[in-house]
Amino acid sequence: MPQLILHGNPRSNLVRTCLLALNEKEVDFEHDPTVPQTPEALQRHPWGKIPTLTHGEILLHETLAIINYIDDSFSGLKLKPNNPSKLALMNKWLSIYLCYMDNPIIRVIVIQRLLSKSPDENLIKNTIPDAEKPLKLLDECLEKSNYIADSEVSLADFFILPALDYLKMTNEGVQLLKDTSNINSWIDRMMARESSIIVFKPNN
Ligand SMILES: N[C@@H](CCC(=O)N[C@@H](CS)C(=O)NCC(=O)O)C(=O)O
Repeated sequence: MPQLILHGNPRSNLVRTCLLALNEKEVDFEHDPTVPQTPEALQRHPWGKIPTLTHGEILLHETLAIINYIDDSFSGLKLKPNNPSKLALMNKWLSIYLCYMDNPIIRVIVIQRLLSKSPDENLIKNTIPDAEKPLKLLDECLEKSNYIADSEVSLADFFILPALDYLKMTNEGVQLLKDTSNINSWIDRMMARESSIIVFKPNN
């Protein structure tokens, strides 16, 4: 089999999602820490973003496509439930993350607070309700099972964990997660996994 290469700086939450999936599946892969918008990134991604994946002739961009490819192409732990209703629940949460969580949580709160030299306080303040709503729903979901879609981990857990790990590093995140006890126990459970210990190591 050709060597699989994951391209993307490991500080990206979405690169971390792919790294979690690769480590959970125990795939033998190479990691190329390309940063976005470089000539190399633009060669592999029409918008110059990360992550991207190459595997022989295959070139993929979009995290959802990448993690599904990883799960479907390699043996090992299945990262999608077999049961149709649990699979639908996983897909629902993947869609919720992409449509309603990534923007307020990562693109606004985390990037403004942790990366911007002059954070846009109004934008952050106005975005809090948009972050609050999906977190409340996620907390309710995690009251029913140990992981988002099932009693076992799935792609939804790996998609959402890196974003919430960054959110927790902001004051707004501390406030938003102060009463979400089910989310907080889930984060602890997820962080105890071998894949998280590798992916969230301090020098990344
Ligand atoms: N829809 C893409 C989004 C990728 C994305 O936004 N990646 C971020 C890093 S987490 C990025 O490359 N940002 C830099 C940029 O947009 O120039 C996916 O699901 O993979």
